[in-house]
Amino acid sequence: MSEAEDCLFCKIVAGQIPSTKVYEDDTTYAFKDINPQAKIHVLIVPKKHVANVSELAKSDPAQLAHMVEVAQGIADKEFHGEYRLVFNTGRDAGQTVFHAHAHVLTGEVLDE
Ligand code: IU
Repeated sequence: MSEAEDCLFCKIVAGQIPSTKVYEDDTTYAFKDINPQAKIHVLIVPKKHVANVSELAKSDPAQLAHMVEVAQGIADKEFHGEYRLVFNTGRDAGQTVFHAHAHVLTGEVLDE
């Protein structure tokens, strides 16, 4: 089985595993994190499988920039345009799903 075939977020993007969709377009999918760390905690993923944000920046920087735009749109709607964007990259940094994803944390004043 290929990395993408066995990937949780590929399955979410394909609708094989349910998620609460927040945003979708041709290249990008965003859904609520099942274990929210803020009032609004959304994950934004590229539909195309890539292991982490560093690989994404190399292979498709426009997709990465688009994910920032999507994050901004969510924060504009939810919390006067302010948000925290986190990319855990690598196991020892807390990455548990090896499909690039942006954590968007917003909807309330966040701890420093
Ligand atoms: P991480 O950066 O790889 O640690 O983030 C993975 C996130 O995916 C984490 O915040 C989980 O709560 C979240 N998640 C999810 O939303 N739905 C799932 O079915 C699973 C994990 I498994």
